[in-house]
Amino acid sequence: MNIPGNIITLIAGILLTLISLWYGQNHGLMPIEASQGAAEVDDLFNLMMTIATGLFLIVQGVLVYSIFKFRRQKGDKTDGPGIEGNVPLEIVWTAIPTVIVFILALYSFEVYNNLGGLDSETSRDFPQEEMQMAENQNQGKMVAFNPHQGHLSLGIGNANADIEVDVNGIQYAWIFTYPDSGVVSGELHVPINKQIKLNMKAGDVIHAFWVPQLRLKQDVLPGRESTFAFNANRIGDYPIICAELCGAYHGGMKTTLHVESEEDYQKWIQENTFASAQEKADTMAMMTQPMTKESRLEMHSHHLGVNSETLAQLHH
Ligand SMILES: [Cu+2]
Repeated sequence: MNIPGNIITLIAGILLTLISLWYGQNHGLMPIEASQGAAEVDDLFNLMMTIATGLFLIVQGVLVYSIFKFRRQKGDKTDGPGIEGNVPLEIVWTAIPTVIVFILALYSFEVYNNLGGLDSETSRDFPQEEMQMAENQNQGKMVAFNPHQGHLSLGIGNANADIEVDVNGIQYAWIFTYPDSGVVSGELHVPINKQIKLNMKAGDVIHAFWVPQLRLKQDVLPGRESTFAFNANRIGDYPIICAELCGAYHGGMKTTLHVESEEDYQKWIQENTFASAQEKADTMAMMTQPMTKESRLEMHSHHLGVNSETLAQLHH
């Protein structure tokens, strides 16, 4: 049977397209989507996965095919043909990736914009005196702290939040303060289908607030506020991870985002409002006290599964 080469190429092309399209939707690499906006990020990722699968199959397919097809025959001692290049081919394989990269760049810019990445809105009005003080102190110098400059915000619906939570990132914990009720917590609780906005600051070094299931990640910086807005649409517990190497115990800087029903959220707020006054005082004392290496380690020892005696032995 003799099938013409271009028919085989056509069939291979159709098969390759179908496999790429199928795998682009069924790779199963992403965690569940728990926010509005997560689907948009996944659409972009799926498109990239589709293109990557196609390219992988073309490159590897040609490679494997060539290994068998052009294998040296027994007893063949001749040289291969002297090929010097192929200008049309080189133009084509430069042009196609260029177009792909441009499409992906525009598309990802669009997604980033939709997620609020370009919102220039400053989240909070700093008191006039504070602004003036910063200005006076920094006259003629590089301004290190200016809340109205270079504000970082990410998340849909930054401007109209139902609930705002202050976030403080410190080595190696996240502290959440609910300004309305005064609750201070090491875990983040939010009600489902509500516009949440986090006003984030770091107490020491740069951290990054990342919740994979929300498909959002934002830097948390000392001396500059950044925001993180989301609307969680799926009840569940999701990991909050520090995504910026911030020190020796960076890997332990994790906590949990609890997305709850409105009732459960209100119940949690009520339970914690009572206890929070004392806790807040303790936390503030802990944070303002200069920490020794030992006390800092001890604070996290229960996460690491070691007690203070073990730590003392390890640390001279
Ligand atoms: Cu960190």
